[in-house]
Amino acid sequence: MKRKLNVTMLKLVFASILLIASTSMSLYAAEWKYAMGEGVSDPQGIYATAFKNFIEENSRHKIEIYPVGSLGEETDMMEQTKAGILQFLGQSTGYMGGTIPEMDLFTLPYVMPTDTKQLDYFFKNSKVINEMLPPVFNKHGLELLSIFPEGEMAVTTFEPFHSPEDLKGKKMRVMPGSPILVETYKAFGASPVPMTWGDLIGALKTNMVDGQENPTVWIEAYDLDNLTKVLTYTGHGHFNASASANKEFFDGLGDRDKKLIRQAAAHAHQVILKEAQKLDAYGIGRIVRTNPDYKIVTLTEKERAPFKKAATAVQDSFASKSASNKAFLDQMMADLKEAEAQTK
Ligand code: 6CS
Repeated sequence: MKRKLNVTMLKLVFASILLIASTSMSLYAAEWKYAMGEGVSDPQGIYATAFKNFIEENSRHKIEIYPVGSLGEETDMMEQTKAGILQFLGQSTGYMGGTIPEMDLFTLPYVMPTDTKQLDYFFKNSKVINEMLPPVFNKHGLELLSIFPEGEMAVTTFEPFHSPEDLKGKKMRVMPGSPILVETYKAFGASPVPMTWGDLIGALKTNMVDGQENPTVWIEAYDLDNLTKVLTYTGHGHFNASASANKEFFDGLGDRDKKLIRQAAAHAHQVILKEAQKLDAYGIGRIVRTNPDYKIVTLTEKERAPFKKAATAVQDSFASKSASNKAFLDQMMADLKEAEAQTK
């Protein structure tokens, strides 16, 4: 009788431990750090806020968002994330090609479309993003969550330009983490100057650089139109951003939290893609309204031809750097062709 009582007691104690363990995991509350290369009201902030809200509405976890500048420059953030100081990273693709060479795919000239419907389809269905990039991010200690568009690249300068000859000797600022951006502006006839965002405003004010490129929503938000004289649409590029997690942190989570993070990323991806349909129109619309004398130039197809010709050498250079780069570029072209066909 006594022995039976002990076995029953043991079963009760074991069941209670299991119950507490399972309950405590759902009650487990962590504070995760999410740093990004933009402010809360910018596209990366829209994504991060949607991600944060989903996590906090569906768990007891908290997300602390660190906008650009609060933990240093955008260039520091990837190392902080890989070191596990940050759990999540929002980073512009133009800062990543130097560390993850395949990411320079997104800065190649005259590859990304400017049509928002094609971009929407591409960023939802691309094999490059959904199948090929995740294992590459893993090799770099990161878990890829999302890549999304922020708007067509527009070039702002002090003087108009209509050809590579007009850009000869012009010091053009490019984001600091992309060998392809340097090659692109060299091919366009200019003298590229890799520079972090934090140094750009001062460099424009002191004529250390003669121009820069960014999407119009960013140009307007940070007053770059009042620091230059002309905005030129060349059609050569698109600004994109990524969201990722520290791989060791992600791998160490239980299935419930891994699923939660994937769902939060999918939700935030939908939110920013919907917003991205409007960003270009919003950006240029505000520039025209608030700065009516600012000169806006759209290069003609004829004027774009020499830039496009120069761009093919940059695309070939990217593909020649490694078999992986070539495979990525081939798949990117196939994905973009599919996006064009599906959105006719
Ligand atoms: O030009 C840059 O460096 C900045 N531009 C944008 C659109 N986002 C953040 C990035 O640091």
